[in-house]
Amino acid sequence: MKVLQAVAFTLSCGLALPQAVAAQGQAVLEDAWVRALPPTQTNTAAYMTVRNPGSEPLTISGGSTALAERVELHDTAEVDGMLRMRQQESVTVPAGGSVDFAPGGLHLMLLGLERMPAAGEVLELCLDIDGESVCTEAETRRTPAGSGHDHQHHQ
Ligand SMILES: [Cu+2]
Repeated sequence: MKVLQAVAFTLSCGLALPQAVAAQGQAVLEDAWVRALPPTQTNTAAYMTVRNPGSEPLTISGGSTALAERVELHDTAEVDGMLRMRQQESVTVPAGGSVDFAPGGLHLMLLGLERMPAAGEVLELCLDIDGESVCTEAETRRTPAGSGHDHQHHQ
């Protein structure tokens, strides 16, 4: 993640300049990955952590990646024992905080894929944050790195 640290460093340098204190461009996108699904699928999901080191909240209003027709912000909620995805108009990242797009919760939905990316393939994934496009590299994986899909929902 050296590249992302370099980006964060550049951004904080920018903030030190007079009159460069814009709310835009402060977001740091970390640990982005795309879920690899069977090639017959035309949609998949992507995940990442969006950090906001700035002093103003940031608003994510959408996203894009070359392979997908469109990218939507989705949340997952349990309704009557069923997990359902709901599109979100926007997601706010609080000042000094972060938002996790992760399996079982908020995620980026990649819709209308030209083709399913292969495991290991790296996509450029961009988010629209306060009117600016902020991009990161997202590796395609079959499962999250270092963790299985073993949520503990039982009481
Ligand atoms: Cu979804």
